Amino acid sequence: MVLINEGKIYIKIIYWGMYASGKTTILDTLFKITQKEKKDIVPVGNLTKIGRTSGSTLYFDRGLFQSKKQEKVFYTIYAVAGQRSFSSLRKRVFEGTDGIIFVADSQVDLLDENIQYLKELKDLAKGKLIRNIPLVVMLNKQDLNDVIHKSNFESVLNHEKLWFNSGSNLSHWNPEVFETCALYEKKQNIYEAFQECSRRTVLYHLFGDGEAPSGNYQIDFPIQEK
Ligand SMILES: Nc1nc2c(ncn2[C@@H]2O[C@H](COP(=O)(O)OP(=O)(O)OP(=O)(O)O)[C@@H](O)[C@H]2O)c(=O)[nH]1
Ligand SMILES: [Mg+2]
Repeated sequence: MVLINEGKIYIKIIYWGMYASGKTTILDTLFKITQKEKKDIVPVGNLTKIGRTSGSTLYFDRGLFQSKKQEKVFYTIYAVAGQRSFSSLRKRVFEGTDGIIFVADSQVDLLDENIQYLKELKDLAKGKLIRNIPLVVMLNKQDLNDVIHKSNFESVLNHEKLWFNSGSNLSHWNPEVFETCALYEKKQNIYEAFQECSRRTVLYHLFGDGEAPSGNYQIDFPIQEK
């Protein structure tokens, strides 16, 4: 739910996926990229990370980012706690989300586990994924051996009915699947995946009134008042 407060627009985006798929690392790397390189968003303050000493997230991580071109637009970005036992916490963090970035651990033998987390997300979203909440996928840890690729996960999305054929208006909004590496020194598609999700959330808000707009809007910025 896009929040408008004192003329500022707050958009909530969540990194979602199984334990150790790299969500916290992605948020860290996104923070560093946007701090050090010229990008369309800048971090506001530091990241809030609630985790175990092992690094595993205990509640959630959160960061606030601001659009540089449209200074009244802010992104509140969360990374959920992926441990199986934290599903009720994930449910709380899910509330009011405007966009989801699903983070899979690309290692071949973890595919079934990743799918369980996709199903959990689908159950929570109650049919709103893609229709009301844009979905983007990151296949993370592509630097490792024996990993799945974009086409493998597109088949999963199809099987899970998160993929529309070209006859449907919604096919414009089929999840874009990014092959990624979250490690800062090897970073791959970290900013791009965020940018695509944020672009879609803005378009759903501006042109679809909270639903997937009909037609393929290629325009990006500037964001204008409705
Ligand atoms: N090789 C490799 N390792 C990664 C990558 N992304 C994350 N890792 C490592 O995977 C481990 C888990 O990463 P986290 O970012 O803590 O994973 P998480 O998804 O936040 O895990 P939870 O908080 O338990 O849900 C850490 O040791 C990371 O350094 C990647 O792209 N490649
Ligand atoms: Mg984490």
